[in-house]
Amino acid sequence: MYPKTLKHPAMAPSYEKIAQMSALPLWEILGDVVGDEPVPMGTPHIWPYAAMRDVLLDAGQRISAAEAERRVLALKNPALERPGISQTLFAGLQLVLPGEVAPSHRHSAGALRFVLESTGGYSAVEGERCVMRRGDLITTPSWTWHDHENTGTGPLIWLDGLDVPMVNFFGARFGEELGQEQQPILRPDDASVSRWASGMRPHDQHHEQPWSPILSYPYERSRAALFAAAAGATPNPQHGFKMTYSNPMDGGHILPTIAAFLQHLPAGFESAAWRSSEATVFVAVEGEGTAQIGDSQISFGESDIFVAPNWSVIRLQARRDLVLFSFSDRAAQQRLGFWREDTALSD
Ligand code: GTQ
Repeated sequence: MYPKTLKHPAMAPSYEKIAQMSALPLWEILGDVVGDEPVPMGTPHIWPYAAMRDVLLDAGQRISAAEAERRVLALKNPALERPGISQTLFAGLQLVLPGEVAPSHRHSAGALRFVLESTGGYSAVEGERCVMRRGDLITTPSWTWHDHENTGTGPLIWLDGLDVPMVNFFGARFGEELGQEQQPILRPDDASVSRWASGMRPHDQHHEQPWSPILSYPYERSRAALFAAAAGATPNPQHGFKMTYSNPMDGGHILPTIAAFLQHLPAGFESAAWRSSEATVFVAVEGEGTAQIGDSQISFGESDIFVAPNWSVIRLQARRDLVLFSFSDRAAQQRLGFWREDTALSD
């Protein structure tokens, strides 16, 4: 806790007594409490999809979705102790095999799912089925019932993103099982899309929760919006063409804790450097490229997942036309009032 070289050695004789009282002299450690700028937590890292998929499918032969409750390979940041991909975010790859159901439960942690492989299936959230196709983004807000089913003939695999480390930081981890495999379905499939995602909202329905009433953002729509916005426009130097998945009630983020983005970098595009106080998880939906994150050089292709810790300098390059999905803790940081970015980095 104390620095190796004391800043105020003349005070040293009283430090043992202070420690015995379970107190700390702030004048020795002020920089650890209120520093000049963030220190990145965890390390940049990539999880190549092909290798992760092999291990996941092997697990699929050995443990059922019901036995596992959730058959997930958690992506653990190599430089962090706890099972998170960053200090603030949990990420995992989940597999449901044909005919299987991941049984219904709910928890205080909020989640999103980004579908990587599907021949048919859905995630049921709070009484409605959200159909899962590659590239679809589905949310599971805090304390909503959810179960997942594969109705296709091949593996159903998606990337989970949860705010678990934030919930645990606050000591607010609650959860319960429904006690039956699947929750009752109350509305048509993808009802939240038809009701809330067309620039209109139901006249007689209120939505006061701090998350988007849209539970599914189908890739077909998101991709079309992204490319329509990109057509004839000038790319942002840091981000290329980038869209934020938004809450139609207030234009804010999809979840109170987690923000999500879809961006397009045309082949050959090289971004300027930027950093922000948020940690971001990226997955390539289409194309391939490289990312320089801090001192790490990362090459990625379709479905590979990589993480940029908070305040690490990021540069992206598209080797082929790229579509990148990403999610971050920006939503929480903005709500709490301390999110910052820095685009004025030289070279
Ligand atoms: O699908 O409900 O990756 O509860 C971790 C915890 C997924 C889920 C995860 C979970 C889930």
